Amino acid sequence: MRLDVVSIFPAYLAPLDLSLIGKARRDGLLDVRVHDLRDFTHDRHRTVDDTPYGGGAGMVMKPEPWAAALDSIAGQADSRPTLIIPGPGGQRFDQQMARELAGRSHLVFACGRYEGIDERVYQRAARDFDVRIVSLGDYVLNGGEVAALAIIEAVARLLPGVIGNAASLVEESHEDGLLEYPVYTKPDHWQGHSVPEVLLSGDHGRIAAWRHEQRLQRTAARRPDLLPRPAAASAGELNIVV
Ligand code: 6GU
Repeated sequence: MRLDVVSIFPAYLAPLDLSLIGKARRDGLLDVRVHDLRDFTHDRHRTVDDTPYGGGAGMVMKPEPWAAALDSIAGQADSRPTLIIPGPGGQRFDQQMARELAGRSHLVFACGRYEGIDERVYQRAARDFDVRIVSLGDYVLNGGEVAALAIIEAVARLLPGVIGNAASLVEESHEDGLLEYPVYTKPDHWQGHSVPEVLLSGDHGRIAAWRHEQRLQRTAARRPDLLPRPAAASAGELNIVV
């Protein structure tokens, strides 16, 4: 998979050299290129922002450097790449989107800063890219870089060969709609806390049943929104007395 990331802070993307992503790059599974948006400016101050038309707080990213950067990347692309523009106003990123993006051969990340990128860049980019505006959640970051790192990590680990033990991808939170069961390792007694007896029993049937029950309980406690809606709640909305 080819990944291009455009940012005014290329150093923010340094973690892409580390750990599994770094190894995947060295193994040739990922071709990652980080670009400095300022390299696509032509003025002495390498200006990337200006004041917003219509007034208001903050600065807006100018369209010209973005067009030059995206043209340069599109010119090198074998097929139509997916352009991901991280931003709090985007579609919510989740495991399903990660799987979908993992099926693409070329992802490009346009990391905006300030109050955002001139809207015409989005219109113009649709000519050469499948454009997706993607948000990590309902809170505000200072720019798209941290979001790009999160999306890249979630996507790259789904690619064949990036994670050594492919089985560890299967029993994961969000792969089947439930959170993960709790895990323990040695020692079996530690600071007054014990490993649940069932895990020491060697009874694989009981262990599987216990783990499934733990997943249900955890999901109900921490993320009830992930569970199918109980019949009584739906009936209540229909004014059915149960
Ligand atoms: Cl993707 N970008 C920014 N700037 N803020 C965010 C976000 C993305 N997701 C949540 N907040």
